[in-house]
Amino acid sequence: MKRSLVFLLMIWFPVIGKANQNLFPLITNIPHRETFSLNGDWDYIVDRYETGYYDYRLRPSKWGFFRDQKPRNQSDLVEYSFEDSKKMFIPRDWNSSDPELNFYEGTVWFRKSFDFYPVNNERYFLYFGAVNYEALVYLNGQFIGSHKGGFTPFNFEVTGKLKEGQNYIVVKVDNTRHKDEVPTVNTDWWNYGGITRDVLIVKEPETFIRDFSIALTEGKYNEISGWIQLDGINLQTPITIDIPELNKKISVTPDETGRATFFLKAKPVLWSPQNPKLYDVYFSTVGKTMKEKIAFRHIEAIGNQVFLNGKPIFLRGVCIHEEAPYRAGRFSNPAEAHTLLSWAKEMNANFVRLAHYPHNEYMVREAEKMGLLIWSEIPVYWTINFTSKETLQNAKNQLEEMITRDKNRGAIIIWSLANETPVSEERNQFLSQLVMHARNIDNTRLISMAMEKDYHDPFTPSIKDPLMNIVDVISFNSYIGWYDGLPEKCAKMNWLLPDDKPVIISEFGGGAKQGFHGDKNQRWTEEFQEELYIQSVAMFDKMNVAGTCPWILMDFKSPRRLLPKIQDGWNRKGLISNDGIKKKAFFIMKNWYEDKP
Ligand code: GCB
Repeated sequence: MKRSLVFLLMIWFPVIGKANQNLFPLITNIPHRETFSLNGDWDYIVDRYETGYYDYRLRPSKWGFFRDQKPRNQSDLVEYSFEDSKKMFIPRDWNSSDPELNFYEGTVWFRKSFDFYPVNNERYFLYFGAVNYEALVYLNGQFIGSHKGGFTPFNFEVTGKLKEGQNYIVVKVDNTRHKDEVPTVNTDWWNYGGITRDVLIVKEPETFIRDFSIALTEGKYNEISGWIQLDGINLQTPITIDIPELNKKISVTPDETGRATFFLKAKPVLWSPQNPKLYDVYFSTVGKTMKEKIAFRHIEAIGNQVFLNGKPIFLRGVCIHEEAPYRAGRFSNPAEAHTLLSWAKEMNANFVRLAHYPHNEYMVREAEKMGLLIWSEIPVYWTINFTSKETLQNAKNQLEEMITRDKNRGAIIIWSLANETPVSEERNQFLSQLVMHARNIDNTRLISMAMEKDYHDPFTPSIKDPLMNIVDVISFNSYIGWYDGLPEKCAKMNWLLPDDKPVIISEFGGGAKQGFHGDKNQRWTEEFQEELYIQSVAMFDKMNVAGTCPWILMDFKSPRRLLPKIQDGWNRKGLISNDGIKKKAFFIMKNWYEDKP
């Protein structure tokens, strides 16, 4: 009796604001699984007062919009209708989908009706690539679970909850910014809300491979190793791992927890920017085979250099936001990711910093295919509440989801855990815990974070962050010549950099309005930005750094950028305008990188 009451309350009253209810452990390798897409037109209701959630006493209402009610007769009172509401193509941010929602922060309810015919003895999972920021998910009127964090995937098991024929999903999405969330209220990017990545139903047998890891064994070039995690009832079902191109096939039997580890002797061709070789790897259990494409490579930090496959490499980087070329908004398809990455390649980059949050899986996979090394980060940005346990847990969840999704992307070489966070005891504790957490989940990548500089005098900066000791790569953002002096200041700098770890300049640059020309001393002209880049690269030539990442590949929308006629809501530090036109500074970088080994 008691239990069913609790259950009923759960159905009606999910706890808003409580992170991650009822999640199923993240299923990986989604692009190579059997899925049913729920992308397409969804009905939506913009709910400024949360009428669809609370009653007039501000108590969660059991008559919320998740019920998708329709009047039963002509006198019935129902004060909403998904049917008669507007439609939005999903995945997409609502700001760029509906002009009325450009600045909107709050709740939108989405509904999708679809026909489905579940098969007996199969399991089904509802998978979201990302929803910004908080999602409450309901299937056929029943609360399924919730998730917080706008840039990472999550899934719920819905076996037995899908009906024969018509089903409907309702998602309450809220992108309101809060001080204690990750990111916090203050960011230099647009708070695009909505269901911004794919929505899928994943179909799997009763026992299936939920997750796996495969890579070259640490320190070896002739051994591949990893693990596989089964989920289901027959956890000791044998698994075959087959890499036809290497002529290798082995079988393993998991332990009673469904986990199997494996080693195999093989000497694969190594993945590198010059030769982004990917191997087809097949994992099979009874009646089901799953493919994945794998990049085998080694990455290390030795002294002040980064080594790829045993050879030092200069990281010719560029920062990128998850924004679509030629239109304002988040991109949500591989073609748009490809366009951005092609520009990075054209600039002679071999490395991309995917700022300031985990990007769409399409981006990561596309970069790997194209031979671009990747820095991937979580939105622990600026003034996060470092004193809150919930905020730390939230950051850990997002970190875990990022690493779980992408650990088999050999192109990723750096997990970055924070950007420009001010040093304090609480911040140091918070970030140290994140570093430990990242290493526990995946100790095969380099760990970094964009740190702040200290000045001995205006021309003598150094890095004194206490966390220098626990990261593998020291990174910092430098705006000498833009926020700090004029471009000519670059020539006068005496950098005091550590030489026992690689140093990456994770950001530098300045703004220019594409097509605005003038004197090189006139701010916002392409000539000013060009001069800033000329002076910056001359300065880097005198510094011993392992890589550089100009900020940023393309202009991006930001509510902090208010200067009329120049910014108009855009951060103009792009080397390329939001219309896809290259500014003069682009060619300074392109030429400088061309001459870099
Ligand atoms: C930074 C931030 C980046 C900003 C940039 C700027 O240091 O990391 O998010 O957009 O400066 O343009 O000021």
